[in-house]
Amino acid sequence: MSIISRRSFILAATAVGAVALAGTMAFAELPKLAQKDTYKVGFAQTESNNPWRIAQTESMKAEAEKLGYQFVYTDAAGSAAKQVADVNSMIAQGVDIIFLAPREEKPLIPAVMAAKKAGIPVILLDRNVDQSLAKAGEDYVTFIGSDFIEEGKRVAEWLAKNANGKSKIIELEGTTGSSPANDRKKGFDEAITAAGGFTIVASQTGDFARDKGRQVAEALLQAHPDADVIYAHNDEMAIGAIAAIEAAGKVPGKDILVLSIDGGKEAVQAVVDGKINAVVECNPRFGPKAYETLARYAKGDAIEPWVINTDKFYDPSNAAAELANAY
Ligand code: GZL
Repeated sequence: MSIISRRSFILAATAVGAVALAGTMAFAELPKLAQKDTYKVGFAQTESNNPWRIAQTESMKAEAEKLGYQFVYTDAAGSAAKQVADVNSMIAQGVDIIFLAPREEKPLIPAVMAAKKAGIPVILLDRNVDQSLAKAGEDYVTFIGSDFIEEGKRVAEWLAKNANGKSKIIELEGTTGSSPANDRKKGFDEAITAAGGFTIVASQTGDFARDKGRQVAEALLQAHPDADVIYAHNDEMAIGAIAAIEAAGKVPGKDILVLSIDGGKEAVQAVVDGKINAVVECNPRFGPKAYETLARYAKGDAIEPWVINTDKFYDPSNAAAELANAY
C-alpha cells in the first residue's frame, strides 16, 4: 500500500471511529430540552378507567393549555403494548418532550429507550419503571410521584393502632406489575408483619378497578368468612369492596374495616359516612409540577431523580373538614 493511500486509509478509519463513538455517546447522553416560548408536549396515559386517571389527564391538559403548549395525548386503554406504540407515535410526530405514566414497570422500558435514542427527553409521571433496567438522569429525566411504599406503610401503621382486635386481612392489589401495586403491597405487608398479631389471609389483584374489586372482594369474603379487614390499593377497589361487604350482610367500617389509598371525593365522603376507616391520599393533579419540572430542565437545572409528591391522610378526625379539597 502506497504512503498516500495508507495515510488516507488511517484518516478514513479515524473518521469512521469518531462517528461510531459519537453515535454511541449520543445514545449514552440524556436528551436535552431547549428553552423555548412554547413546546409540543406528549402525554402517554395508561388508561381512563377510573376518576383518578381522568383527574390526572385533566390536570395535564389544563396546565398545558394555560401555558399555550401544544398537547399530544394518547390513551393506552390498559394495554402496555399499546402504550409503547403510543410513545413511538409521539416520537414520529416530533414532540419536544414526553410525559409517560408507565402502566407496568418492565414493558415500558423499550418506549423510554426509543425516546432517548430519538433525542426526546422523558419525564415519568405517577408510576415508575424497573430501576434495574432504566435510570433517572441517564435514560429519563426524573420520576414525579408519590412514595408508594410509604403509602402502604401509613395504612398499616393506622391499622396497627386502630384495629381493636380485628386482624384477618384481605388485600386487594392494584394492576399487576405496576409500581404502585408492587410498592403499596411491599410497604403495607412489611409494616403489618412487623406490628405483629395480623394475618393477610388473601391478596389478589382487582386491577385498580371498581367492579373487579367488588368481584374479588365477594369471592375472598366467601372463602375467608373470618376476614375482618379489607386493604385496597385504591379507592375504586375499596368502594367495590363496600358493595361486596354489604352484599354479604355485613356493615363496612364496623364488621369489616376498609382501608384505601387515593383520597378521591367519593372515598373521603365514605370516611365521613363511616364506611371507609382511613385513606392515604395520592394526588392525581400532576399538571403544575410536571410543567414546572419541564421548565427547570430546559433552563439547565439539575433535576433530582425523584420529584416526590407529598400525600395527605384522611380518617374520621379530618375527613369532613378536608372533603372540599379532595380531588
Ligand atoms: C398511583 C396511580 C394509581 C392510582 C389508581 O400513582 O398510578 O393508578 O392509585 C390509578 O387509582 O388507577
